[in-house]
Amino acid sequence: MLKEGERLLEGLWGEVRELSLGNRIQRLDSAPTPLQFLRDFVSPNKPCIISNAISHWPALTRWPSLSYLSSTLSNSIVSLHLTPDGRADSLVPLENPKKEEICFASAHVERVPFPCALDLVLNPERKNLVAYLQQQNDCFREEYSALASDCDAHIPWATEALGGYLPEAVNLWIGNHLSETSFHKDHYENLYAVVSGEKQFLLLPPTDMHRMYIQDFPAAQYSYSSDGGEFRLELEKPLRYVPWCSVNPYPSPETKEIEMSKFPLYFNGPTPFHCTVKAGEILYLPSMWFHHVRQSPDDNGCAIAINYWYDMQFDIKYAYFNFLQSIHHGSRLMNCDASKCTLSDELCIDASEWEANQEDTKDG
Ligand SMILES: O=C(O)CCC(=O)C(=O)O
Repeated sequence: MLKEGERLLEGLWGEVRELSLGNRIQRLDSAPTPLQFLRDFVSPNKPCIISNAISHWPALTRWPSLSYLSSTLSNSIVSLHLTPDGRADSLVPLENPKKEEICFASAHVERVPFPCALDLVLNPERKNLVAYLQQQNDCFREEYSALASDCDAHIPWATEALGGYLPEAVNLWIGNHLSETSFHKDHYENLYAVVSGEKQFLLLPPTDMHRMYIQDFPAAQYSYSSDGGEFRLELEKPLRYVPWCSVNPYPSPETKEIEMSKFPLYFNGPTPFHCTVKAGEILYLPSMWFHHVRQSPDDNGCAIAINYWYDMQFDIKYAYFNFLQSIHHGSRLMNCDASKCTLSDELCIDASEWEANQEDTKDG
């Protein structure tokens, strides 16, 4: 029989889908008006995919030509993320002599001339590494300014709907089929435009947060030595902990059974929203939604996307989300034996732990 806490949460997941989200992501054939966007999507914190809103961007025809990108960015130094397997900002076992520990691993980041970086993205086998051109620090405006006239500096109807402020950050993502972004959430309203190739998103609303089994993991850093062509993964010193989603939605056939028994709320709960965003489409990814991203490259071997992060409103929805999170932190959910994990009956709130976690929460 289900524990009372689980039963209540399942009720919440179902109700949100019945009342608001339905069972698939809504599609719009053209750009919404600011009012429509605010009323139908931002206010209800509901994703949508919009076609024909960026057809006027020169980027759509220019960027798939890699020679155009290499010549326009021939003098640009860009941030390149390197990992052994395409999984950066993700959970990885850290071997140490005493015990095997799971850590939160960040990529080795190098600043390199764009043409070299692109070569590494396109030819992962050459150096036995996976390269992803990305940096979530406004990299498009900082590092790719030579491409600025190929797309809009902001998404006008979104800017108006979101209070008239320009995006806080605009980021460019150029990757191959091996790069994958693990489940996480951001405290931004995200307008994610695909320019070339396709991106596959798994999405879960903030109300499903207990299904992500968020835990604190020690932060570790890959370092890559081009001489030996090898990666080392080392814990950060001083030790730092990062709260992160434990669930890998695509476990290998060998680990599937064990993953499913460790994370039953994810694997036995409602299927995540799955959507493919194609070249020329924009995904509106509302703030605080959990997302996992994979990509299929175009004929040239890479997928290119640009996203606009707008500040979110820290309003009543944020307060509800924090309340849910506090239940998570106060319950014994994460402290129990993962193989028999059920929500505690009590779902008690531990105020001191809640406060201690607020800083981490803000950092996303
Ligand atoms: O495209 C990706 O790999 C990740 C995108 C993402 O996480 C974001 O836009 O917040």
